[in-house]
Amino acid sequence: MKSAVTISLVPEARGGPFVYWDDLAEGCRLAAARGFAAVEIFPPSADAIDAAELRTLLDDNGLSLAAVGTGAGWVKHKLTLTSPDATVRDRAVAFVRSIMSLAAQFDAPAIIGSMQGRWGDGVTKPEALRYLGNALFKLDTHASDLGTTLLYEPLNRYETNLVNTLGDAVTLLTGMGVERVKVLADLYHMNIEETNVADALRNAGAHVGHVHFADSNRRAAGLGHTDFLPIMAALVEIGYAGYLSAEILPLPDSDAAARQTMDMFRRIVG
Ligand code: LER
Ligand code: MN
Repeated sequence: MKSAVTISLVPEARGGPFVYWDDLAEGCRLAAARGFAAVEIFPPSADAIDAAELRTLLDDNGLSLAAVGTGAGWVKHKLTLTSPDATVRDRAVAFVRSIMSLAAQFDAPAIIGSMQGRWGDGVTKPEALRYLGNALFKLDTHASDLGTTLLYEPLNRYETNLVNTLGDAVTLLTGMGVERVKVLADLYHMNIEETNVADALRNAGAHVGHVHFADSNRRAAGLGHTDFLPIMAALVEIGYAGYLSAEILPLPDSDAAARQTMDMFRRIVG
């Protein structure tokens, strides 16, 4: 398993669970200085990132790109894949596609989290799930064209009413027959929604494509009450070799959160 840390470049996401903020170059420098193998970036849009500059920053700091989030599609542009408005849904798919194309240049997947939206306000649950399915189907084709994967993230009940558990996400994806969409296991959301986090990971098995490494309170691992040992045992058991990416609140500050994450990572992964 490999370590990663988040960098947000989206002012509208302020207060959110990201370790480094606003400055990509400084975020990369600090991530490398603290020993992370990779960064996970949350850009305002794909064209806000200069791919050549990102390549230089990653190379100069010996970092990989773990993943690129699409959350700005919702928090900044108010796009969701399940909007009642077909134009908004189409723009949401185009937004995710553009992030996938950017990320694929760095062999990284894009993440669909908050862009999945929710049902209600003019959309029934079956309609929303149909819209989501249609979008994932189109995006699966785009992933195949790019030779990449896409990450779909179940969120806790306060952030979506569509899919809250790993098991429901796997049921959705396998029912649709998509081949390039994997599940993102965010340990913070799972702490709220799963009956047993380790069992949920074990049951999701090879569908797990990425892990957001957070404690129960969304602070750095070790600063909440999550027991990471059974979780790590489950990840080892399913042969997970991807990232443990710190999508956490920068508390008490970014540097302390980053250091705590790496301490815990080294303790439990080696
Ligand atoms: C995105 O990865 C996520 O976990 C959501 O809670 C957005 O903050
Ligand atoms: Mn997450």
